[in-house]
Amino acid sequence: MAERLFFALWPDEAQQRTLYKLGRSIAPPGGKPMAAQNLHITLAFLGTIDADKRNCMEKAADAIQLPSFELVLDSAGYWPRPQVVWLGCSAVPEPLLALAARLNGAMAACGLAAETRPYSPHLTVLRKARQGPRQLDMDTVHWPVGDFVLVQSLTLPEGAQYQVVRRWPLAGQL
Ligand code: 2AM
Repeated sequence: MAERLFFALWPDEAQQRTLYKLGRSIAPPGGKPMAAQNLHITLAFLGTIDADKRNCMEKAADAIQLPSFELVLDSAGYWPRPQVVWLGCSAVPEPLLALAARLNGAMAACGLAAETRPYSPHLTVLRKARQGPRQLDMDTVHWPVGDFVLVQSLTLPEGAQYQVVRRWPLAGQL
C-alpha cells in the first residue's frame, strides 16, 4: 500500500513546547498555527510511495553515519507563495547539510524525483500566513539533534497528522 512519507528532524516533547512558544511569539495575526506535536524540520520529502521504494530509502538511511549536532534556531522568515512562516538557523551545521544531501541523493538512486532546489532547512510554525514574522529580535533555541526519523503523513478531515514510523541515531553524544 502506498504511503505519504518524509524524513525529518523531530523534536522531543520538551523541545516541541519550547519551539511552539517561540513560533507563537513571532507569528503574525491570523493563519493556522502548526500544533506542537507536528513541529519538525523536513530533510527529504518522498511523496506517496510504495513499499519497494520505502525499503530502498530505509536501506539508504541505515547506511548513513553522521555525527550528532546542535541546531541553533535564531531566525524567522516568510515564504509568500506557500504562505508559511518558519524558524531557521543563520548557521546551518555541516552534518545537517550532509544528512539532507545523502537522503536526497538516495531518492534518485531509489527511482524517486529528488528535490532540485537547494536545501533550505526550516521549521514551519504557521500555515496560511498572510504576512511575515512580527519581530525579528527573537529568542534563540538550542536543539541538540541526536537522531532523524521517517514520518508518515495522514490526511485527516481536521488536517495533516504525522506519525514517526522509524528512527535512526546519529553518532556520538552531544
Ligand atoms: P513545509 O513545512 O515547508 O510545508 C510534510 O508535508 C513536510 O514535507 C512539510 O514539512 C513540508 O514542508 C515538506 N515538503 C517538502 N516538499 C513538499 C511537497 N512537495 N509537498 C508537500 N510537503 C512537502
